[in-house]
Amino acid sequence: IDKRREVILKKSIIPVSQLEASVFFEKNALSLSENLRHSPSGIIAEHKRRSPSKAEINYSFTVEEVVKGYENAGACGISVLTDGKYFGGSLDDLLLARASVNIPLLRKEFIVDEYQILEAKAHGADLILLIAAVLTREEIKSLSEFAKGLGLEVLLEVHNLEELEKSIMPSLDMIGVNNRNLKTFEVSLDFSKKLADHIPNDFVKVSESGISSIEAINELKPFGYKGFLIGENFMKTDNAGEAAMEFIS
Ligand code: IGP
Repeated sequence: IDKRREVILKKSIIPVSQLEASVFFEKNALSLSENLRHSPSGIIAEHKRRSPSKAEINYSFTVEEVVKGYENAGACGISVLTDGKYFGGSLDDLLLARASVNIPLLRKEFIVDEYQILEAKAHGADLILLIAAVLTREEIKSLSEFAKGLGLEVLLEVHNLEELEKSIMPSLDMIGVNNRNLKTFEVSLDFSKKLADHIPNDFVKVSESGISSIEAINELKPFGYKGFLIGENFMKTDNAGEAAMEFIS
């Protein structure tokens, strides 16, 4: 509800025509799903200053420092939190990230409206996240088709079988299983393991959250996971890029 209010407010400040005038509308998006299909490491590294489950994680570095470190480490893509209220992020972070790296960028946000997808494109994102827990099947369909129409890829996030079954449709590129329950903050890799077989093979499988070791990744790979979204484990260190590098080389 907060997000919907925020969107309505912003729509009246920056009109759609102004977003569509961004140079990024003339550029083709990069493909994270292709990178993940071909990468042995599959690391999607996240820029995350704070979170509702952990409060402050790291405010010591600029976005540029963090994302360049991730790119140098060989990450397949980068997730940039743009939610301000819970994660301390912004669309400026996305724009700064875009100016710094040449690998796929995910706008990490609670998307409920097409306007936020236009914002994502206008600030240089290559893909968006849609969270099944907060959207109906009809919303997932219309938002994902809208994103595809702009050339953006779609990562759909689920946490249980019901969310997965309601969401399967051809306009998605990747399906991510969030190992963290967004309501209770309980984290377990078992969520990824249990759902893996139910994800059709047409979608690249991503495991998200709570991944803090290479062993965890090696445990998940036999279940078909090709992408591993990692935030806190890298951001909590004093060199996020170097921390990521240990997971890649
Ligand atoms: C990263 P972690 O535990 O490595 O920091 O998690 C990412 O998966 C997490 O930030 C996330 C998220 C989300 C944040 C997954 N889905 C939805 C906000 C909204």
